[in-house]
Amino acid sequence: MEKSLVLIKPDAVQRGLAGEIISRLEKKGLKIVAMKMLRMDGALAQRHYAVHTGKAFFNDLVDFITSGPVIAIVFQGKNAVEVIRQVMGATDPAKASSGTIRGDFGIDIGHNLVHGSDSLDNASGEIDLFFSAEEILSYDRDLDT
Ligand code: IDP
Ligand code: MG
Repeated sequence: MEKSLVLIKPDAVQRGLAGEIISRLEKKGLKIVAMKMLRMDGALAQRHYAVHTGKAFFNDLVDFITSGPVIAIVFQGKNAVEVIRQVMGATDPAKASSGTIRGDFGIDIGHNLVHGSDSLDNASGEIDLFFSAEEILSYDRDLDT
């Protein structure tokens, strides 16, 4: 079953939207298998967003993601990577559809509330940045059996 990394970004934590975001992903049917709250440092932020190194928004992005605590979560489920991207909505909240997290709660691309891995390969690398193997739990749900 696929796993993907979600970050509840500093703006969402500060606005009290963490529960709403987790709830939407849980209710969709995804299973939480790891979760922690942390303040990312610059080195972790640069590794997590390495693909964007050199882009015009890179420094602002690192400043933002390190500006306050985030909640890192590993969700597991069928097609988890793609399903999470659908529940999150488009990168720019101003263009994201209503009914998505970004579409319902955001307006600014620099404060778009949530991160979700964009491919299975990247999910695996991103999960390894935030969690050790022992921190990822394996358990069954009645609804899966
Ligand atoms: P994603 O978060 O939907 O995967 P990416 O293209 O991977 O979007 O960009 C990573 C993050 O960088 C975005 O979530 C957003 O916070 C920020 N970002 C992307 N494009 C811009 C931009 O044009 N201006 C400001 N910030 C941006
Ligand atoms: Mg991305």
